[in-house]
Amino acid sequence: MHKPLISSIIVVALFASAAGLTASDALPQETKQERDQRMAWWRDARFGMFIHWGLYAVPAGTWQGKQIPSIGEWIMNTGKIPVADYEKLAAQFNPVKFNADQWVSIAKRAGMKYIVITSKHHDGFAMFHSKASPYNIYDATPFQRDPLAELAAACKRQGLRLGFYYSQCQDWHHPGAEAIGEHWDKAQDGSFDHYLDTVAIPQVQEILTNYPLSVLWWDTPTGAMTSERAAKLAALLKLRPGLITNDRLGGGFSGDTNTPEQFVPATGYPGRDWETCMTMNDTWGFKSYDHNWKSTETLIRNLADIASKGGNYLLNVGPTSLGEIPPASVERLAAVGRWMNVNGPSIYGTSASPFKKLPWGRATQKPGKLYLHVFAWPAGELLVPGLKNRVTAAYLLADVTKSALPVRASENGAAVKLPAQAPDKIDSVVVLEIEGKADVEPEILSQNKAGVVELPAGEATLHGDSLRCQGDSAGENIGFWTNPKDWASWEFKLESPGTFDVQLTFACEPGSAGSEFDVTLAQEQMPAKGLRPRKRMVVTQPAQKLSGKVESTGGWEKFVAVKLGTITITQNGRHVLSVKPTKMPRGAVMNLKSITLKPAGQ
Ligand code: H79
Repeated sequence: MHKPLISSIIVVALFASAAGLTASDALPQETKQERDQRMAWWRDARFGMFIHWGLYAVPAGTWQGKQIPSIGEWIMNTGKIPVADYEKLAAQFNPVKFNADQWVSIAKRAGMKYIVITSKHHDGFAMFHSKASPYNIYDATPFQRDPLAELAAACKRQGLRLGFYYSQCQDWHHPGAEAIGEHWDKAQDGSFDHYLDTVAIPQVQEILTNYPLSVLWWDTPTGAMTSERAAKLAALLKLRPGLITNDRLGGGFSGDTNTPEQFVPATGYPGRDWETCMTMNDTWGFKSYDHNWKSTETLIRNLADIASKGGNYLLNVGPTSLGEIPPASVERLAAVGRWMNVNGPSIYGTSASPFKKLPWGRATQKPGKLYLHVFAWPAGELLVPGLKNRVTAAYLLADVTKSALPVRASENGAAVKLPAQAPDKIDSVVVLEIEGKADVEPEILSQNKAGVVELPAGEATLHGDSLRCQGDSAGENIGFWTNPKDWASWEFKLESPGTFDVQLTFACEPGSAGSEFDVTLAQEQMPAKGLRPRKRMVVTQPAQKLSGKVESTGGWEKFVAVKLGTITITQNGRHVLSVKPTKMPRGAVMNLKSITLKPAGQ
């Protein structure tokens, strides 16, 4: 429902990929084994450096004395700068402090295994020596060097993989290409196919031929990137066997990787390779006055969070027009590197956590090993909820002697005795060596000490294609509820049955109010032990129902708690509560944050 504009392009890319074509459709067919081999280094790497570097580093967020809002590399578009004026930046671009080996060392010392750099961003300026367009750093600037060739050589020397970002669809310089929003200068008008054939295709050919690329990173396809046009670009990928591409080519090509931008998807993308790209402040391209740096704590915890969901972290730096990575970035990357030096084994080559949620942090795993990333160090014991495997050893990853930490089986999983002091304030890693494949009993929602059952959005099972859980764990709610056939349900366990007040916490803007819904409760009949059908048999005995009408709360983010009614549950055991719309007169149901069952009369 409430959808920040920034996500719209990514959403388009995701819908496009639903068409089912993949970039490898244009390549010789590949077996699963071949694909796993091709992806192996990338899956092991888990951490890479994104570099946004181009002419936009010269104005660095300011044009004609005015600070231009939003992301720095968009300044030409946001500031509606005429092509002829922006072009003049090339004469001022002389990054004499650029040192490819230094950049690669900064990445390497941070623990990053690959670099993806902008070879041409939306401003159309090529950062490599291109024969296809003179608008490039070698031909159009006093620098007269090819920094991407230098970077490729440095990566080779230092053992990092290299990828190029290439803006294939938006190009605000070459006539005929796309501009999100609309063209603001007649010089941009022309034929898209002419742009594609004379600029994008030849340049992609150049970069795939002349540079030892491991990754090609497309961006921001618009409707102009039809499947026929995208297929022409996809056909070039065979120039570089083993190449990995992302899901942003357009035209229905899903590529190899999903690319959530500036967020960590709640559950990752099971069955897909994926990579969160993220800025370290609020811009990709350098802005002189953006000092809103993420803390080292945030960066390290993001890395652990992403690895725990099976993804890679592509963390951005925006070098200056002189060719220097801002000191604030260098310092933070060095700090992440110090953590990675100790804790790298808990990140590289790991796969997603077997736990749905952990109250104190995250987990990653390798065959026979669980890495527990403890963000909130508990006093005494660390409870590992639901772990069924036998634990054969437990120790701190920071402890080179691997002194054994005592482990006991607790009522609900394993309990590890911890030293009083956390070895790392940000993320201390406890290693559990286990027998067999990690096996975790899924936790089921249950009553707290006061007998209250809390059913939060993040724990709901969502039925349907439109509704989804949005927001972070602090403010998650079920939104995008625009199809009245969609519904949500929660499974929970009761130990103290009785009469409960049912309370709903929701938000709805005035223009969409008036939907009606039913809340039903049913007891679950557990299948006989040993049988594990996909769906449990649900016996509605006696089914209980409450109905409600969604009133306006004043906005999609103004949450209000209302009591819907009371219900009596006579039996303990497993129950399912469902929320199903019955009427949706004005386009949307509600944003639903949680449902609470409170023992009545308390
Ligand atoms: O290269 C980085 C961004 O420049 C690019 N992708 C990452 C990796 C990107 N392009 N578009 N977007 C990200 C999101 C679109 C944002 C927009 Fe806007 C919202 C375009 C117009 C409105 C941001 C806000 C840019 C101008 C105003």
